[in-house]
Amino acid sequence: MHLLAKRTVLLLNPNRMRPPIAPIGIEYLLPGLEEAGYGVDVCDLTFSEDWRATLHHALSISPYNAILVTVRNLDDAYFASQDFILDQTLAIIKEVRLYTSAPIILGGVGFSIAPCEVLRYTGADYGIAGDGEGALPTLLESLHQAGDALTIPGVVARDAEGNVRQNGWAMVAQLRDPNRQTLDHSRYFAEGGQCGLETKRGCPRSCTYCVEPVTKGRQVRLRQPEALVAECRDFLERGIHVFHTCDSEFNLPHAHAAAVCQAFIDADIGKHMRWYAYAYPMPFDTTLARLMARAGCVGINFGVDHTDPDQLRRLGRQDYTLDDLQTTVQACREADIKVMFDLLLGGPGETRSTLRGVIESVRALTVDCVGLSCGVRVYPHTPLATQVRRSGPLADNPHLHGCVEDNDDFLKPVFYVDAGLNGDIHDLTSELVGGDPRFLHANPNELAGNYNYNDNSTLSQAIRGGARGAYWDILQSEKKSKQL
Ligand code: B12
Repeated sequence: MHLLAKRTVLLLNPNRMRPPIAPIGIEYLLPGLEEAGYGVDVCDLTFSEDWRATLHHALSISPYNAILVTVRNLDDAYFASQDFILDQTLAIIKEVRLYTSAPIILGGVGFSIAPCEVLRYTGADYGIAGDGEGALPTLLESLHQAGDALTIPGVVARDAEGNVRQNGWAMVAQLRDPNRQTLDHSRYFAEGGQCGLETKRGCPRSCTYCVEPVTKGRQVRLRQPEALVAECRDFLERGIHVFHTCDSEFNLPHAHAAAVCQAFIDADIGKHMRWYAYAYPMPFDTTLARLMARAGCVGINFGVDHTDPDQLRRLGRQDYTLDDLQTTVQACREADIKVMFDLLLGGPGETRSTLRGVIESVRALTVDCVGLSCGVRVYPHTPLATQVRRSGPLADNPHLHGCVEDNDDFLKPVFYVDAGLNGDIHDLTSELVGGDPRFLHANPNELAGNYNYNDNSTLSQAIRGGARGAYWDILQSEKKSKQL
């Protein structure tokens, strides 16, 4: 049991991916911590030339009562690279241990994907699964009072026998405004090309492979449009004018999406900013597209996944058809918003014929860009994981690729590629795509200049050269400029 003498904590970001994305989760923790009387320092290792030295320096400043580590990514969820980023976080946690005996508390969306598994793997002391802003001050207080941390919803900790236990997921009823002065957003903007903005949290959908309902809850909680206007205004004053939403899906619920756009238009900020969003293919219409465009939206990434009705049903997404997709694309075209479709290939039931079908049907639509994810990352706590477990040992499952040994908890990257495809999914996909420049795809043999936003030198260079925006849009522009 750790006894904490109140009051200073260190918030640590171990993520060193390139291009760099600001770990905005940290900014949501600050108001609650400060209200509870904690002094908070931030150590962001993203830009550090020598992370060990930076960490050592940070830990020598003050005897912190707790080290709070944000874990945004477990891996890059990309079949072609399978970069298990958690190992770097583990190295950083081990280094922290050399300098302090303060409890190490983990949280973040990556942590929340596999809370017990990550706590065991990293040897950290505590964690909070789900929303951090409410549960974190409560956990710190409990540690201070030597209480039983496991009574707090969302907390992950070891019990008296040393077994890792989790008390569900923490979900706040209402979202409060983050403190957006915490991170070096100017540098993130200069090197990462965009700024994250959360307009809502949670996802009510039931896609079989997805961790959003697990990590963010099924209950959608909305931010006030006026608060978002104030947040964007503040960034605009700082010269940061390109944003990407951090919602699971911007258009769910449709009415809130429209209200946010209307607020941007009424405040007259839409014309000074450019933003991109993730959206569900439906409900979407011309009215929303026009509102989004007037509010500054220039590109939408639709999580389409597939066009074959049976494949969609197997992925838990049977509520739209090819005609609906056509209507959605048309609405964006009319509003002059760029359209990106994200496809998820290789899932249960995929065959050469369904693969050909989806690529041909999407090719026939007037989309600007198509991102191809080959292989479905299997995550714990999802229906897909349950389905895979039922089929016996991972190593004997012909549909699984990646880490199939000693990985029953799916912590390390493991991907589902239906064996019915009867061949290498990357080669098959490359063959079907042919030379169509709208498709972003990566063969493991062609990692340079690919569709992975992790360690992507083409992207980083373009951003250094002044490009700003969603990464698919930047990659597309790069491709076009090379072809000219
Ligand atoms: C928006 C987004 C993007 C945008 C970023 C835009 C931007 N400028 O911010 C783009 C498109 C660039 C992107 C890229 C990638 N992404 Co992304 N992204 C997201 C998304 C939707 C939002 C992240 C976010 O900011 N959330 C909002 C903040 C407020 O939430 P939060 O960070 O979770 O913080 C809260 C809690 O977790 C907690 N918390 C956070 N830190 C801490 C710390 C402590 C101590 C505690 C107690 C609590 C706590 O408190 C906060 C408030 O409640 C998430 C999924 C999601 N819904 O979160 C995926 C997600 C993080 N991305 C993911 C992936 C895989 C990637 C890529 C690697 C994909 C790829 N191969 O290219 C790249 C990586 C890019 C890079 N270089 O970093 C995966 C990670 C899964 C995994 N296996 O690890 C996620 C989870 C999506 C998914 N469902 O699969 N992404």
